[in-house]
Amino acid sequence: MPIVLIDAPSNLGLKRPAPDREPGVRFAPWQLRRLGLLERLGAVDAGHVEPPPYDGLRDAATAVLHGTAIARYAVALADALAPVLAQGDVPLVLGGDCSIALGGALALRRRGRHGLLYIDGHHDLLRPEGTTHGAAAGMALAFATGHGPNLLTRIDGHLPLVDPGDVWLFGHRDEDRWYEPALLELAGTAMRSLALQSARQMDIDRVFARNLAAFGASGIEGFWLHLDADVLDDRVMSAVDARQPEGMTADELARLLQVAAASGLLRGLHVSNYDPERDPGLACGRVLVDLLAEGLAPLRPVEDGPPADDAPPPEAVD
Ligand SMILES: [Mn+2]
Repeated sequence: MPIVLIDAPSNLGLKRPAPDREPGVRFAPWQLRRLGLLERLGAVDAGHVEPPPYDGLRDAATAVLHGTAIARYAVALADALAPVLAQGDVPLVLGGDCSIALGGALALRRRGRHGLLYIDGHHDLLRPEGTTHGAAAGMALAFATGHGPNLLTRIDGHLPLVDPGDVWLFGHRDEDRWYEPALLELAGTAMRSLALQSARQMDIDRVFARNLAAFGASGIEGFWLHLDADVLDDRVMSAVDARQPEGMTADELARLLQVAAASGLLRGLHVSNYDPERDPGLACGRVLVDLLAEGLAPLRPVEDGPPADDAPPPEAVD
């Protein structure tokens, strides 16, 4: 069951970092590969899905920055994922910003009822009208669960892409006041949701394993894993769009990934929001490559056995 790398260098879901500049997350796949990710994972290369151009404009129809292009890209990404999933391989999509979550969710939606494990420093439940920038990255989970403009919630005829009851939001540490009470209520009731602080008040490893077992037994056929680099502590992962203090350690996250990867239910995943332009010494990129290699080790193909010469002789047959 090899890991298959697909690059999704879309920055359409983020606002400009400065006038006339584009968000640097588009360089993340290239940088992670340059740091040896493909080799470290023993992965197969499936190339990249080219995003529509970044024009920095907010759609009149959706009030979302690049709204139409993001919906179109979700379909293109899902199309590229289809043959990988059909073969039973596990795609690792290298983002890109968090709006690429729609592509993974759509790809699994087409194959039946699947869950979405959302490991992120944020809830990503913003509404376009509630922001000044209209950037979709902070709205990705709202769109995936059917909250937002029709163009971004009904993609390819599927609404929602993921039932809120099949979402598990894990590790967030952002502030409730950013969100509409109705969507926070949805996260707190319909979705499974465990903030980083709550998980740590128990035992993060045990609580993750226990919740994963319940998630897997809830009727889903498997799940997609959304991994926003900003779930990590700011001291090891400062190269992200919306920095917050605190966060998970790289070791904690690697252990959780191992549990998810060993569950037999992980159908595909993406890592999003790493911005090499905010990582001049590449320390953050190295942290990410190390923890992905460690965390996804359970998916690596078993090494070949010893050569035939060393194999014990076959039993004599009468
Ligand atoms: Mn985030």
